[in-house]
Amino acid sequence: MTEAPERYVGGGVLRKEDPALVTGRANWVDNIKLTGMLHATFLRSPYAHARITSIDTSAAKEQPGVVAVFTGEDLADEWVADEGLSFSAWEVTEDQNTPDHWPVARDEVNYAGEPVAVVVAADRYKAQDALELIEVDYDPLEPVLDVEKALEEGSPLVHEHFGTNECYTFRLGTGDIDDAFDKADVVVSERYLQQRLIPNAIETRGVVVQHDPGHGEFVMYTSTQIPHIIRAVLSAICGVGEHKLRVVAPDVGGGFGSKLNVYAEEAVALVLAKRLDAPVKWIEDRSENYLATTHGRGQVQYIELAATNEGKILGLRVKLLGDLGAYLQIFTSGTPRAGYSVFPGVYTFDAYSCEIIAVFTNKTATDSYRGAGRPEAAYAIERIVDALARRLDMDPAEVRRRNFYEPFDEPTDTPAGIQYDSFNLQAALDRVLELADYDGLRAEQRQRRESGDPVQLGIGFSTYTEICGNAPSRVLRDIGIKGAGWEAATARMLGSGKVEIVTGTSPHGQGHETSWSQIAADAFGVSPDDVEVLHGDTAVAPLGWDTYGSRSLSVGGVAVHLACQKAIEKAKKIAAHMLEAAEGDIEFEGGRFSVRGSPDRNVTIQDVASAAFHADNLPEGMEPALNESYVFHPPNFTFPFGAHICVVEVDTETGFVKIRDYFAVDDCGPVINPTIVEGQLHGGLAQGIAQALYEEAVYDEEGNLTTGTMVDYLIPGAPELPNFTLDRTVTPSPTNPLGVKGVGEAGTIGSTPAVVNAVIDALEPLGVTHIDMPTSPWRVWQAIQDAQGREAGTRDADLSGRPSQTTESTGITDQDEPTGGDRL
Ligand code: MCN
Repeated sequence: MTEAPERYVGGGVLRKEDPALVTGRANWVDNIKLTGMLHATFLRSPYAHARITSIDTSAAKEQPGVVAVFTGEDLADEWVADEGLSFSAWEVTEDQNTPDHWPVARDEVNYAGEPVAVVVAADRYKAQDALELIEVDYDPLEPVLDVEKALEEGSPLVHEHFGTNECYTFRLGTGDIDDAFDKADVVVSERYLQQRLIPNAIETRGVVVQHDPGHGEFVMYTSTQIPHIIRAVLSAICGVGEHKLRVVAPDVGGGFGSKLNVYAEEAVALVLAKRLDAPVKWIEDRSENYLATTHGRGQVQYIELAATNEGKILGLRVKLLGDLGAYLQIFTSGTPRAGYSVFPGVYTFDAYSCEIIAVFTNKTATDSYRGAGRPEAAYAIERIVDALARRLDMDPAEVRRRNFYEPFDEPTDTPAGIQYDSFNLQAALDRVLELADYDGLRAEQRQRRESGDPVQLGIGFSTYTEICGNAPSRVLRDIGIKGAGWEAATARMLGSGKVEIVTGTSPHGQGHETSWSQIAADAFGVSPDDVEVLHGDTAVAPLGWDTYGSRSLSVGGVAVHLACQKAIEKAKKIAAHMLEAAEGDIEFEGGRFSVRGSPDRNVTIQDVASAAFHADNLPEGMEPALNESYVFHPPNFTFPFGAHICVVEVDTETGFVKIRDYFAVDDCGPVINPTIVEGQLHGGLAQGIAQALYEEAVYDEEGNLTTGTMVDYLIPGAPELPNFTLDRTVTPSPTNPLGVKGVGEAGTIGSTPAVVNAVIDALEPLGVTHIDMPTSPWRVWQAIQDAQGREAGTRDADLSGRPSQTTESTGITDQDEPTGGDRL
């Protein structure tokens, strides 16, 4: 047995997962090769919107090596829901429009990339070649591409029979919003665009399904975040008993929300394996990943803030148009809705109203993408709070501070009608100001402005919160989510003293094997090397709700902790029996039970486990084995928070933006593994920065994705990113016994507004108050030209003086009017 130090939780234990990953020994879906395995490829629509008038598969079927070719009609009988099929798990309103979503299109295609036929062949190349021999006649229809135009009278319709492109309109609010705006000294109105983003996990999607006809069972290996949810959904859709479907997520090369879904290709692979009675494999290529894996973001946000001259926020109005794409994937409809609760951010005020209109377009479905609704909300509130500061000529840190909640550690009501768990924004802001040497930065900025330096310094803030944990289930039900918020764990010490932890979470890069081992190691007083974490297989971990929403630690990790405590409680009883002492006199420390006051009378946890396993000396009536399970169901979500400062240098002659420094102070409660938390923040910050500066899914006017390769879609690499300076404050959550909050999405949520605020801050003397994301050199340069043109008649726009601002808005139109749309 490896010698155990006192505690592992809180220590930077190296990730157990990494040796296999960095030495090419991971077990990806594409590594799976089964005897007699067939390969599927999908023919995808080249049109964004068209009727299918005929499909001729005869030539493809005759190709050597081709086993079968199926159209949507050929497979129609396979789906249990003969009146319509949908993968959606969030009914935001009772009258929400939910379109049929056949895994292979039947009579109409609604986005470029939608599957129209599937070829199954002896190998992938033969299947791919045969795709070209399928003849499809399309009758093209006008595509719906813009959410605002989609709502206009006379717009073409994505789903004709709904008579509208609206999926739903959701309205909610608290307080007297009109009164707040009437009383306000200032009203700031903005319009922000959340461009569509394309998730790029290192491993694309892929699935292998094996059929065991003798037992009527199926094993599905799939690159997913959600094996349990897939089992539940696909068993219902494909008519396979849930108990006859085993879903395995082997090593999964990232997901970032895009593998929090049940996809058509998975459903098709399952029914093909059944029909053809052979293992079937499908591996997504990178082009398919761009077209057929869900996208993220895609919103038009109108936002208005009412405030006093002292910078106190009185009310917030939000109107949001969400671009859903053509179909409802699992959280497509819910993603815009998910932002509702955190638009008010870390600021306390009384009146809030929010209207969300979810709109169908002829594009790939949007869905969860790292943050899912919360980065969009954080961006909007953090941008407009900066706009308010400019309007009042106040320091952006000061405006924030005036609106923070007083620190609290018990559930506290918010304008969105939910309860935050615990906050201390003041401490996080103080720390980040100190880390960044804020006064020094402002001095440097003044100096650059006064000297007319063409490279200006920008300092951008973001003080954010977000929702993690997705619980309790009652709340999920009340807001229309078909799901639950608990998580299960089993802790068992084998007869040899080694520990097995079974978890319902399904990690795909987050390091649960390491973190859960640390929790178990501390509980049992063993080394993490003596702990094995079993996950991602519904046969091994039959109960679970998987990994997303930065829920795993605060729900699943806590379940592990509680299962371990339960095992220790039982072990204590056995130890008392073995030591012939009263249970109340037994102490447990460092893996050893001893009798209080007589430390020499002791047994190790391994001795106890052996006794429990052999069951030859147990208290009367006790169940053998140390094998305890716990299902943890938290009473509330957790709300991590933080304060970020981004420092940029903007070349006013070229529009080039360089992030010089990035300071982030995040609070996710006590930390299990600081190295993992840092890694999560680094990745998250990179993704948030990517949205601010680089990435954007662009469609042409016919609905073709023109950024369909890694050459066209700009993903930043290490050279584009700064060194991050990170620190933490620790404010425990009262929702769970470890006090932990999530961290997996925090970096993404906090960073995007900090970066854009920094760019705008740099250009403020030039009169630039808004640039759409990504703030590419071209957009920055153009904004400077526009602002200078605008200012030319009214004042000298130079780098040395503050603009004589009388208005604050998007920087393009008049003050209180948002660009491109009406007041709310
Ligand atoms: N952690 C910790 N102490 C805390 C909080 C977290 O030590 N106070 C550790 C946890 O133990 C865990 C990790 O940080 O090892 C992340 O935990 P958590 O915040 O609970 O998030 P989840 O494990 O639920 O991960 C989901 C989250 C999401 S929603 C996205 S999107 C995302 C992310 O994780 N996708 C990722 N991080 C990713 N990282 C990788 N490599 N790949 C992805 O696809």
